[in-house]
Amino acid sequence: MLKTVAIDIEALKTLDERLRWLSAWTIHHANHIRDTEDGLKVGGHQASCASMTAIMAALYFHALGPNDRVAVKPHAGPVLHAIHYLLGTQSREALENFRGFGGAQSYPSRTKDKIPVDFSTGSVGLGVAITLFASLVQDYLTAHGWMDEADRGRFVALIGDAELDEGNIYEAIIEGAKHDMRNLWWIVDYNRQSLDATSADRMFERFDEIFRSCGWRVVELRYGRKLRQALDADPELKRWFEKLSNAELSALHYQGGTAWRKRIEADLGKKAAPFLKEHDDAALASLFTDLGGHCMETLVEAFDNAQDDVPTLFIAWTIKGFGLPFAGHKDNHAGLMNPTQMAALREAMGVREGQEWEPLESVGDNARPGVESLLERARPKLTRRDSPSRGTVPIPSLPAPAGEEQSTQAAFGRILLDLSKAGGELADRIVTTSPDVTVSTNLGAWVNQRGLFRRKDAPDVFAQARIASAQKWGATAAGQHIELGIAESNLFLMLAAAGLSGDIFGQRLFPIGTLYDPFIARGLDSLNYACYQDARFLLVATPSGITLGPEGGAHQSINPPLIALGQPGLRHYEPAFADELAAMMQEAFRLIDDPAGESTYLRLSTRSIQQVERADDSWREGALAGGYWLRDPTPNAEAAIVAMGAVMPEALAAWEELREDVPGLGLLAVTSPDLLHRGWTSAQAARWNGERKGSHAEQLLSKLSRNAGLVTIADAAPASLSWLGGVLGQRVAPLGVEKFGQTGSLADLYAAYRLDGDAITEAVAELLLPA
Ligand SMILES: Cc1ncc(C[n+]2csc(CCOP(=O)(O)OP(=O)(O)O)c2C)c(N)n1
Ligand SMILES: [Mg+2]
Repeated sequence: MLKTVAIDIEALKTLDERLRWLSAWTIHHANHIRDTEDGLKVGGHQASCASMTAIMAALYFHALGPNDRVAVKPHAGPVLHAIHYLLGTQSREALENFRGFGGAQSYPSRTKDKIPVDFSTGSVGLGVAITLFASLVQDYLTAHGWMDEADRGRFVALIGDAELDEGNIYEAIIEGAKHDMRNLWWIVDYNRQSLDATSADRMFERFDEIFRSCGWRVVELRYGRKLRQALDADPELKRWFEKLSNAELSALHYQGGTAWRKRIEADLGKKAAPFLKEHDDAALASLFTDLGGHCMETLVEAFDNAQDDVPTLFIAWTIKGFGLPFAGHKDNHAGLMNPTQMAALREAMGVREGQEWEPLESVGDNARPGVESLLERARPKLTRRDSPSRGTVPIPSLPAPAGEEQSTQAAFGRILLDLSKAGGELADRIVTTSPDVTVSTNLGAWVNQRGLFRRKDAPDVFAQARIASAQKWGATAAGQHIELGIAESNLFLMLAAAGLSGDIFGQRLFPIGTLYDPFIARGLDSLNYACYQDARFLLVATPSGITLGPEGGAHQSINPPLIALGQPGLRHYEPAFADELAAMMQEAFRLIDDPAGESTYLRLSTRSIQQVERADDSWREGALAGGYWLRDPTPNAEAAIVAMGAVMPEALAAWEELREDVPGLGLLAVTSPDLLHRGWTSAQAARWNGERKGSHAEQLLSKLSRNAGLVTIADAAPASLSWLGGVLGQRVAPLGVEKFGQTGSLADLYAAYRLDGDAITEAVAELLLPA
């Protein structure tokens, strides 16, 4: 038995070496061997990779189970590629094209890499935190009977120590503590170096306290076996070693054996003589670099000892650039070995010239069977491909709620409530979530129907005490609403994880997240991160704009439509009327489950407005495509009002007032500047490729004269719509909000910010005056 373990450890050490070589070589090849033509630096992070090849060898070839998922430290991406190269799942061609077009990506990417990537990473901190929310999704799926207990996995994040400065990590662990999170391993590559330099000494004592206080087990792997033994045998040496600052340690690692000797002599004097006599310079360097994160025995033992489901933070001490000539140098983050250094490394690692890509090059005949059997064992666990669930859930048609006057925010709550009451698979697979604005974004009725989700039941204390409340607040494992604390980044990471449920777990969820529109900005990178991975969800942002009136400027959003205009993977809809909203929600659900779909962002308002009468359903297609003529222009009309969302009553009133003076005046209801813009640019791109293609924006605007004037108006940055003038070269007078909002009645604010009928009339008049 013991013998088997011993062989495994040796084979793991060999794999560690192979990963160190292949990751360094992949980066070297891209920078020094491949012809890059444009002279741009290719880059890559040899030091960040070398720092964690042992950790990743122990994890991937020993500890990971078939259902475990990993978010890999972005700058260790080449190590992940090397692992798959050894397993046969990554091609040499992709590695040769590392950071090239269509090649292995710089940072692991779910959507672009051809190897299985569980979570994309790149923006530090986010890959860490999403594992926590993915684990919550796993709990949700098992609680709802969509996943067997036996299929549960562990969620692992491989973390750079400087990454621990990202606040989103702490927001996540606080939320995780509330939800009693489990099945998490976060492994810190504690090389005590960031991008710029060595990291601050004082902070590290604190990280473990923070995690412990959030319910985590913290396992520090400071020493490898050899170093631990040496220091345990010599308490004075140990005290001395542990007092070295991060910068001193790194410098000594860089300088090597002679420097260690000099420093020990200087600090400990004669007392250290016996120790120094026993160790030559090479032995000193080898001893002091034997940190926990490089010691296979230590890593394997630590992973083996953490087999329960307690969330665990491993702090694995390492050296950035371990085994490479710039190990420990504070500037080594983006450092690249030069060809001479690379050749020396090749020699030292026993790699023959010309055999650099050979997967098991330098593995001797004796070691080979052990290594091959480890690879064989790991292969089925690590090369599993997800079988995504897409396009399987029937999407019913969603009727518009009745009512002559409605706000889109109220209609949203009503549509969800009706869907909940009607029941069905879609309703059952919806999971809602909100950062403490469930009630104020109108999710309340849905939550009353479907309940809060908690793994362990939580009583509704107010209801039990018979205290009157419109809102039920008891939680069960069957609940369908995940209540979050006020941290918008967590909302988006929750949506990202739930929005990947169909891809990762093969169980499609329809996540709906609500928040106030201005606070999208608070979690913007997490929202971008969700879209980057093609997570699918419905984001409902409400209230929005200065239409919020008395709530004042801090709550009045201005630029989210522009954010959406520039955000891939997210479709912005901004309805004015409840029937448009129902159509958009139905479309959003379809898009969540459609292989070629995307996520949807609905920008809603609390303003109750008179609904329009519809002669037929002809508006619907246009509304879903980005806009439709609410009042048709006559052919070649000279002017049109172009309006979006909550200010539609002002646009309609102005149209009524002007229709006699401006014959043929049209009123274009824009429901998605985002879709209109995309359609316009993609039609142009298609035409440049020789296709005959028009766009919805061109079709709409071509009803007007080429010289027509457009008055655009939205309770948002005017640039959201003003670009429409560029489509056919028509003149534009853009109305919208360009200064921070303030408190006031609607009439006050619309007048002050020029969103009222007078502003529209004046703008139309100016456009029509002869130049
Ligand atoms: C949000 C974000 N900010 C900045 C960066 C640029 N950046 C890349 S890695 C890094 C720090 C690397 O240090 P560490 O996390 O300790 O990783 P190591 O390479 O030392 O393992 C920084 C600042 C980034 N990728 N993401
Ligand atoms: Mg670091």
